[in-house]
Amino acid sequence: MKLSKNLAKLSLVTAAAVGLLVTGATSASATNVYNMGHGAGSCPSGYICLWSEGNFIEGTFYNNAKFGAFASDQNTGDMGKLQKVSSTDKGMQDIASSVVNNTGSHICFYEHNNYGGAEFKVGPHEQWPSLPSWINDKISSFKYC
Ligand SMILES: [Ca+2]
Repeated sequence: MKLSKNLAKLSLVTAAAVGLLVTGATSASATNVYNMGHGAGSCPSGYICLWSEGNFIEGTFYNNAKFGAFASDQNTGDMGKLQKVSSTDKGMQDIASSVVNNTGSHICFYEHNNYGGAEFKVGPHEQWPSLPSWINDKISSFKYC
């Protein structure tokens, strides 16, 4: 009786561990979204969304390398290292012209990688169809702040 109880406990612990692994894998693959389409409404709940054109318009695959739209639910230190399909993708650095913060937190966008240079702070659930000229086409990283 004691053995089966311990076995039951062990399988519960194992199930919890497996659950954690699955959750981790799921959130890792769901962290970045590419090509979510046009419009502020296309930004998933809990995500930070950026478009290469103003008014939440997803531009074309710029110079066959940069994305037209990108969304993430976590800090992103180097938008130039994002990869959608292949290593030739050059992410979405220095082209964002509209953003949506679909999180309940403040989000800071930065001119340089790793949260450096000019900082543009956006409040929870704010939508910016155009960006101030000093940060337009310059965002390279962003984080919760
Ligand atoms: Ca742009």
